[in-house]
Amino acid sequence: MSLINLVKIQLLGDERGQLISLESQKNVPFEIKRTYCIFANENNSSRGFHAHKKLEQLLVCVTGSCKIILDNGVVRESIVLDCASKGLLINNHTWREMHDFSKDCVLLVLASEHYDENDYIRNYQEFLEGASK
Ligand code: T46
Repeated sequence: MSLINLVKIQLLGDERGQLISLESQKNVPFEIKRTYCIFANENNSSRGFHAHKKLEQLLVCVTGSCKIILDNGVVRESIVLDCASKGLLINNHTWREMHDFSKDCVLLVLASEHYDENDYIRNYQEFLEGASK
């Protein structure tokens, strides 16, 4: 089973520009409790390198591009997010890394939970031990 779970987002653009709409239980399969944006990654630093115990998220690259690596301890897959019509769902207990940020990348993230540092698994070995149980 692939870890790459994409949601098709309708582009509601016209001559005035683009628009996307994201709604809980419609094109986002969870209740949205938090949104955040990653942008201005001028020196293309890699990010992520963690999994979550409970959190589910939808990632949308609104502008520019970046590469997301997903890993469940058995399978490791990657996808380039490069258009606002492509939403990437990431389940809990999935290791994620973010690489190859274009300078203009704006990555919008919708999250199913409020921010909680205790929900993070930041050690890959610990993640693998959890994944094999
Ligand atoms: C994820 C990937 C895709 C907050 O205070 N509130 C927040 O909602 C978030 C997301 C972060 N922070 C603080 C925690 C750190 O001090 O912002 C700082 C940077 O966060 P972090 O190093 O976790 O950022 P990334 O880009 O490595 O990971 C983020 C999310 O944290 C994570 O849940 O799945 O994006």
